Amino acid sequence: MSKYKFLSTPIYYPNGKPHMGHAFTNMQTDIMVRMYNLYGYETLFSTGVDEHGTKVQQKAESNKLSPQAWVDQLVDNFYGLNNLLDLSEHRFVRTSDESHQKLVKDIWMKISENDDFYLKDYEGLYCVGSESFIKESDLIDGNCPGFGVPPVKMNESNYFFKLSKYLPKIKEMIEKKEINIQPEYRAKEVLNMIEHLGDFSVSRPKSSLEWGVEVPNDADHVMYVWIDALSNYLTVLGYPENMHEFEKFWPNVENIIGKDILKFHAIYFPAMCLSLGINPVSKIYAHGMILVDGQKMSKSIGNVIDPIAVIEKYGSDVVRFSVNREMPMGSDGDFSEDRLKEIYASDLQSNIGNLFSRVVTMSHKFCDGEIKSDDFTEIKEAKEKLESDVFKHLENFEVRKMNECILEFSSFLNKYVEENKPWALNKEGNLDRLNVVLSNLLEGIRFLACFLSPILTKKTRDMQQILNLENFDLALTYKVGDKVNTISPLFPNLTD
Ligand code: ME8
Repeated sequence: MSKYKFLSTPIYYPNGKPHMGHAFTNMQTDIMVRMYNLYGYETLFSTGVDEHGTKVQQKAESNKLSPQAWVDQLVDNFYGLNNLLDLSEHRFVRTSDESHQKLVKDIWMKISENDDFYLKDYEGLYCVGSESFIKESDLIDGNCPGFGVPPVKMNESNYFFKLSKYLPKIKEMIEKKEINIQPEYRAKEVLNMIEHLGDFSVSRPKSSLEWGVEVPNDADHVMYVWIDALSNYLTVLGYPENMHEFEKFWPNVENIIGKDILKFHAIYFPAMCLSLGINPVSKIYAHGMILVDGQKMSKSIGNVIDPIAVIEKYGSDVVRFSVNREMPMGSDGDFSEDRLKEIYASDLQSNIGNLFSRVVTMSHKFCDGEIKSDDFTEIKEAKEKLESDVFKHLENFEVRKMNECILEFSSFLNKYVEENKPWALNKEGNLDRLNVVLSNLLEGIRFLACFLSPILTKKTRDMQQILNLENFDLALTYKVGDKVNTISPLFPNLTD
């Protein structure tokens, strides 16, 4: 049976440069995608940018550019980041693309034919920062709670989506875990939110916003950004025009998002899906926020971390490894360069790097770099445990725990070296035992490299060359007569 997974990140507002938060979601999703590939899944990975809306229109005007020309410039920052992060093959959605716009219009028409839109005069407070309407009771000192700026009063006619009609069904689906929200405590938060929600605005008159997808059956309006943006998870599959990929991947779709946009993904989008007559996304993972010294990153505090600068300094592997090693599943966590350096020294240099150096060097010294035994019984149990534990954590979005299991396996192999002392076996002339021990160790580091390959995408290419492997394959083992190449230090000291 073929196994499929479709993992998506949010599509980001392209205003300004991407920050460490955007990089975090993308790295984490990429690690999971690559891990599913390791387990033999066919995957589809999507990310992109959410280009319409008031903020872009305003910024473009102040830069004396058309909105399209403005976003055409900005999108390069995101391409550049993804490239530096060494993301695996992915689809990049731009909501200004013709192909996306056409399909969003089809989606709009389907919802409209289901009689789920109505036009209403609306007066409300609108926050341009979060591109959403805010209730007066949610304001903090008159400011939008997410963006800390005062919203503007709007009085205009909007199309509304009949969310209320779908709320009982969504509640039931979340309770039955047909919409599985992780971590579980976030599902409770969503159930609470449902109690306070009603129909939501899905369009803006062109007189207030021009930069959006035109409503297909009313040329005086453009779609309000969330309908346009949330639909990207469908349009990237060609829905509703081409159903082939949709049928394959939609039953296996997982949205990876930050907790800041959970309401839209766990309530609004499921309601849109129900209106379209399709199943809502079955798994949603809302991760926590990257903080700096316990504080939210913000331009006004001046503590925004530029992922590009950090990657240029330490390389993508170190950033991918350390950020995902550190961030707790679902809750907020700090990023600091000091912590990154500690993780580099203890996990990468000491635990993993030393292991590879010792094993490969000893195998050359004592066994001509050759596998001399295919009896891998002594590491069999640890290998099986690693394979099943990592998969369990992968299915629960526990990227940090996956990382811990991998490090535990590396520690286990280090202990195996210490306990079996190949150098002493060599001195004693106990060559049969030496061959078994070193073969187990070489097979152990081969298996370890397989599990590191989704995280350390570049360093494991060096490991692949050293270990003389065609690819990283969990189902294979070394054979008697296979040979490894020589090694130079994998993780040299960092220079400041
Ligand atoms: O909300 N820590 O775009 P956005 C971790 N366009 N992740 C963070 C983060 C932080 N400090 N800050 C941001 C939008 N993120 C909409 C989404 S989807 C259909 C439309 C990440 O540019 C995290 O994934 O504000 C969060 O959910 C997302 O960026 C918000 O990106």
